[in-house]
Amino acid sequence: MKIGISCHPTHGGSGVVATELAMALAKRGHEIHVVSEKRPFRLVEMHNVHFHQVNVTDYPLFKQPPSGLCLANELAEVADEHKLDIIHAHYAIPHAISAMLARDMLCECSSHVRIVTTLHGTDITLVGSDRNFYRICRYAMQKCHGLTTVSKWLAQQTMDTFKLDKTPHVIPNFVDCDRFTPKQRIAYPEDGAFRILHASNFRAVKRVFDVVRVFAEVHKQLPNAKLIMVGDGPDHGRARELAAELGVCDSVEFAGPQLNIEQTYRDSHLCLLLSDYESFGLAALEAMASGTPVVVSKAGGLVEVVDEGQSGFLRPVGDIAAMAEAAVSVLDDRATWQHMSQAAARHAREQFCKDKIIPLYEQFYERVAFKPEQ
Ligand code: GMT
Repeated sequence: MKIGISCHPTHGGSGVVATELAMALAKRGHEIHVVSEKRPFRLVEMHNVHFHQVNVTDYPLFKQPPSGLCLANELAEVADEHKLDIIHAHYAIPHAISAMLARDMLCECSSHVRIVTTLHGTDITLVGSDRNFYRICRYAMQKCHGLTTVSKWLAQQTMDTFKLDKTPHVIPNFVDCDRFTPKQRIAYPEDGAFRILHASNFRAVKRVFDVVRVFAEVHKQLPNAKLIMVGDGPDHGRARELAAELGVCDSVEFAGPQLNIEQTYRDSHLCLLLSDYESFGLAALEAMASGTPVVVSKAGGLVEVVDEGQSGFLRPVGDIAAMAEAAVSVLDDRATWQHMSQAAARHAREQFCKDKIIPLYEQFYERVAFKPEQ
């Protein structure tokens, strides 16, 4: 098929999922056109993948450049020129809305184009429940030809918030198990020099202060342990201050965004994702695939990703003591850690490997492609 993919180019999970999907579909023989404001950072040059940059014109008259309109314009041009079958928008706002506008502008010969929207979370949990976006978000979800979410939890949240006519189809996120693999990962450290990882965009929802607090508790029992904070964002500065206040700043490294995140996961013994909620929690999945056990919040879609007591531990949001205890219990015993490391990699491969999930998208596209207009 000929598929256009529209996504955010940033380090966030939705852009990563869209990019990984684009590359996996291309390897399976589809012609892929990625349309975004910048080249998504994980998108490598490869056969069957074409990147189209959206140029956003910034006239002095505009207070904010109308990026959604420029995206619609570019999507229409790409769809007509390359005879796309599907436009797959990652996020209802603005991508699905821009895709709909694009579709209305297409030539007669492109009238078969169908729009698939994948919800990643923030569109529902924040944007959609803001009255300023509510109607347009609901419109995008009702009117597109196919709607998916990345977890059952998000599908339920969507229905609770928007009361759609039809429940979204759930296609979980996936991981490339050839790249995110325990092969050549670091071993259990006999000297207790554990490397604990947190990777995120340091938004409030990620509760990075809890990450620092949990680490400070762990450090009392495992004084050679180190915390590596990967990424950047609004709570970075305060997290640094907190590490100093808690007396662990020498054991916390703020590593900034990492391009080779695969290796970073393999170089860690434990990954912490202690968010208020995650619609899925891709960082936890990528860690697990790399043989790194996880301690995560018992919230949102994380419950569908982590199997309690096997590949990691789920603990109530904000329960620092319980999270620290779980972290120490994984790290403090070599046999437990090894067992969990292997179980994490196996669980990720068996449940979420891209070879299992990509065909679900292909089947969904097929269904949508032959769906008559409503
Ligand atoms: O978590 C973020 O801040 C980034 C966000 C995004 O929109 O890129 O991630 C969301 O989508 C990811 C991919 O589907 C999910 O793995 C994340 O759980 C989800 N984030 C939240 O729900 C907070």
